[in-house]
Amino acid sequence: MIDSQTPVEAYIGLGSNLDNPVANLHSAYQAICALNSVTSPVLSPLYSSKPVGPQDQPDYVNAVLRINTSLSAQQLLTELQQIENAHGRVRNIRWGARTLDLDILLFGNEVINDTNLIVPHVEMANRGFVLYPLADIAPSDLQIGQSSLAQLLAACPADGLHKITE
Ligand code: ROI
Repeated sequence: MIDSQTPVEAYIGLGSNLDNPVANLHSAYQAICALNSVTSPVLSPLYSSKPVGPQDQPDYVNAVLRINTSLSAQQLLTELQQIENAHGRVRNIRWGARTLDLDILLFGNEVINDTNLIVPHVEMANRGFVLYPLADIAPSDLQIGQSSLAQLLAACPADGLHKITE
């Protein structure tokens, strides 16, 4: 039987392009670290990135956070959505500007296909603003679906991505 208390290593994508994105990412990081059942947080450098999707919106700031957690993936999702809401996230415009986006990218080796949560995150394999910060804090042999992080990075240009913090 799987012990639900055994911590899982999870990776979370952070993004913002409204209302002081750097401050939003730092405050989201603090809020996640303050959750019960979250330990060993490691935040990647922050990156500035050109918007994927509609271009008539500001550049994004993106980062990836690794945590250990004894929460379930659904419990973690609920906590992340509360943090998004506390940062004024309004869920209306698809692919539009946002004050804070928190996505579960990976949750241990779990493959999740729930109506409200798909893990590994569907788009992460194609997104430089996820893969490059991930590579700063994860081993290059990390498996993402059928591929390793190194394989995905090799196929993903770093266009429009700039590290803004160490
Ligand atoms: N583009 C970038 N660069 N960063 C994001 O976090 C981001 N998030 C999104 C869409 C609108 C797809 N574009 C993005 O949701």
